[in-house]
Amino acid sequence: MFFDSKIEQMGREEMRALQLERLKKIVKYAYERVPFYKKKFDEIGLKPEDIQTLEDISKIPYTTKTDLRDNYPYGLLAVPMDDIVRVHASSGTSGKPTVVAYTKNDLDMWSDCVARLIVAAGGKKSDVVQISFGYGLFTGALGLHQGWEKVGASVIPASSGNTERQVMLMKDLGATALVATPSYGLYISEVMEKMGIKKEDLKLRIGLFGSEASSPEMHKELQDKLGVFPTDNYGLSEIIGPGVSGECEYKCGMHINEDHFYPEIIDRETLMPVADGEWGELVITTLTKEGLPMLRYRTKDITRLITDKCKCGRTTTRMDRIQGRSDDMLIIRGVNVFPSQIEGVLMSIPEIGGNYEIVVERIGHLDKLTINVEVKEVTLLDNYSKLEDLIRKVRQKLKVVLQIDAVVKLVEPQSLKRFEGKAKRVTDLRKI
Ligand code: DLL
Repeated sequence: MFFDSKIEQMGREEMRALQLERLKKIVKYAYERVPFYKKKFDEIGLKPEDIQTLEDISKIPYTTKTDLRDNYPYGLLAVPMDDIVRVHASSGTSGKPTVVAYTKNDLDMWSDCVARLIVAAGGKKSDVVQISFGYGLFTGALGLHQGWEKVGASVIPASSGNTERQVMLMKDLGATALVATPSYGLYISEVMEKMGIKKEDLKLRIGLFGSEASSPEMHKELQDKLGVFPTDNYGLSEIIGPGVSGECEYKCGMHINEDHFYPEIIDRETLMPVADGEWGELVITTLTKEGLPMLRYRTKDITRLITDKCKCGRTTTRMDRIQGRSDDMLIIRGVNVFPSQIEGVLMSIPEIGGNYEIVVERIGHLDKLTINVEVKEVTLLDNYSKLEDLIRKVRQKLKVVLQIDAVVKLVEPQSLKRFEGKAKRVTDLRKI
């Protein structure tokens, strides 16, 4: 099933021609309407007419989150406020949020893009969908909400939090689809267990998880505990929100809505394009956005592009599961460590759960990595020798993957903090 088969199954040549036509248009549009872009182009003597091929995109300077911050709140808008019909913001870890704004056409395009990924994930008009993302400035809730409405499903805007009530609503209102962060999805399943509600008591069949990274192991757990077919979907506020890309039933990368978002992968250090299929930082150019056009926005997300044919019949380029953010990468004793690598190891050990905390400290001149992780069965904590064996196993596996030693502490089930939105797992005390 396709939401827009003409685009989703378009031939590669035709897609590239469409992208080029749109790229030329958006570059001219941004140059003429946003002083920030004009200044950047003028500084290097670049003119919109210099963009004649898709490869010419590499002549355009990158845009970063700092540029959005420096132009807070509305400095990068290409239209007067009068034409803006919606404002969102991403929370940002320090100080002011990043503000993004949409015209009426942007909202239509956004819901189409989200509708495409919903249908690719198996969503249908007959679904009753519970949106358990926090409603508000966050793009996740309203983004998925309007996409599901476009598909014609019945939408329950439950928002996040009050998890027992979430479970009650899901059961009583007959939700067949759940939208949440993967960590909140798992938390919902724990609360269900506490409430004595089994997956068989619910009608859930699919789960659309996004806004933070999730591993295949996590998806398996979501599948086992909630009885859903889980898929991953990706996006970011600066580009549109959710709707940049999403997995289909074959789960072999997220199909990018390439007619609206032109993807590139660059080397994090040299900032040069990588060879086809290599890992690096995702850079996106919005090809059609009116309110806040973004030229070569550096997402900081690490992925790779997949161009071979997908069994689902979509011809669009896919992006692999996000491996981490370049600014999430920890350098511990000189070794690069991505939290997602640690998660992958933890999730592969059946006795421990997906709830963990990573703490990095500096003791003297040496970095210390501690991982607190919950065991699944509390009884394990009473058996000293079994516990020691398990700790040894976790440390060994971590060492193979990370090349460094970690202190592993096994803690009681349900004892670590839970999150209703994106989980925050890393505490780096060295920066304080
Ligand atoms: O999280 C948009 C979104 C909402 C996507 C709901 C999917 C579902 P921001 O709050 O601006 O927007 O955060 C964007 O979240 O740069 C990634 O680092 C991370 N992220 C988003 N989706 C995924 C994913 C929304 N599927 C930032 N896997 C991005 C891994 C993700 N990381």
